[in-house]
Amino acid sequence: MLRYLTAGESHGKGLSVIIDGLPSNLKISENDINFYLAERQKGYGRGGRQQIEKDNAEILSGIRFGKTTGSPVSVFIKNKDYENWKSIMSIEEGKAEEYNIPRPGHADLAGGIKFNQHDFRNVLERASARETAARVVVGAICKKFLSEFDIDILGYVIDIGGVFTDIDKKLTINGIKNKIDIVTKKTGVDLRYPDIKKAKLIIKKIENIKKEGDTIGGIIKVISSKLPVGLGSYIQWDRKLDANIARAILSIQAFKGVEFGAGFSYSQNKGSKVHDEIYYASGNFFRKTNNAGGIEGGMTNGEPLILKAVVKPISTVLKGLYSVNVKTKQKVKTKYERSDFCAVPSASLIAEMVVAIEIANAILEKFGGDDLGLIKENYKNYLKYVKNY
Ligand code: EPS
Repeated sequence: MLRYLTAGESHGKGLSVIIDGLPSNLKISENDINFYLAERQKGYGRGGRQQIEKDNAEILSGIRFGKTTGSPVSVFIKNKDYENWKSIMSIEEGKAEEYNIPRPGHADLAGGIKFNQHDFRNVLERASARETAARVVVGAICKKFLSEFDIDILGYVIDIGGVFTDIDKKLTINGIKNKIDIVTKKTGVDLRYPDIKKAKLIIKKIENIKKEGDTIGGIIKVISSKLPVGLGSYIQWDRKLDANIARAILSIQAFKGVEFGAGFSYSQNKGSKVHDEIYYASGNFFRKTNNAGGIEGGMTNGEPLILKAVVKPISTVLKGLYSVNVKTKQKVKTKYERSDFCAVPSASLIAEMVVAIEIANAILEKFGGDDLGLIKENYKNYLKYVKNY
């Protein structure tokens, strides 16, 4: 079983992550990880912080001569901004101006009450989405692992502030990647959005939101290439792959909902119209539709995984929202903390990462083995078995 823990604060010394359960003999370099760390930082709509940071993975353990050894992999990412926060984030005894006004929508108030903290810095530093950099490390390694099985996963944006596209509907994962690249080249910014006709509208929306001192959310989509049938299980609730993926998605800061395949639109149709009918040709079962989003009974059904998830507007709102100073109990407006205006493009990458982690875990669970070579052998035999089923 693959498991990981992250640690670190947004303006502390840095973020660290320990990943346990990776097989041996998987080729990993710091560059494999840094590629995705850079992708995460690029998303259009972010605030000033990303100009300060240049996230870089320092592998501390578990990899020797470029390959995993089977030991836990630990990685550190330094926060460059720590230099500016040393006294505020001091580990030794110290003093700093307190943050007493909780932001609506943020973890501040519930976290403060829970841990008996009236200075919300002790909550917000850890609740911050900066933590997602550590998850990208795990996701990047899992994507490398999945590439050994020719499995690809892509997270991208389909809606920011109501500018929705379904241009991706009939495209393959590579087709969507090409469309996203066109948008990036033509607009000069990273939206991770595939519709060039609507991209300019989104850029305008984000620019206006910045001027207004407000924030904006959106919807992201994660798709995979075809997955082998039978990952996950219907046997117990905690083995259901869709449930595990949904939990992983909702664990990302600011995510509020997730749906697989036809999702909430299932309510609008009869069963005879929505279930993906089963066909068989040249040794393969297949479907002509994928309303199930590639999952039936908590298991992959051999089709690509498709999910959508909604990201709320960031809760640090420049123009301020009404709140209460927890020291004085006076009604006040929130104070501005430097933040992002729109994190949806970056969030789509994080979603890609956490889905990669869950699918890698499901592969490890099904094909066992401590060594990558043995797992691949098991996988190959299984595919042969499925063909002859
Ligand atoms: C965040 C606030 C901003 C974001 C941060 C998440 O940071 P700062 O307060 O330093 O401007 O930039 O995200 C990151 C630092 C990151 O690397 O993603 C928050 O409050 O959640």
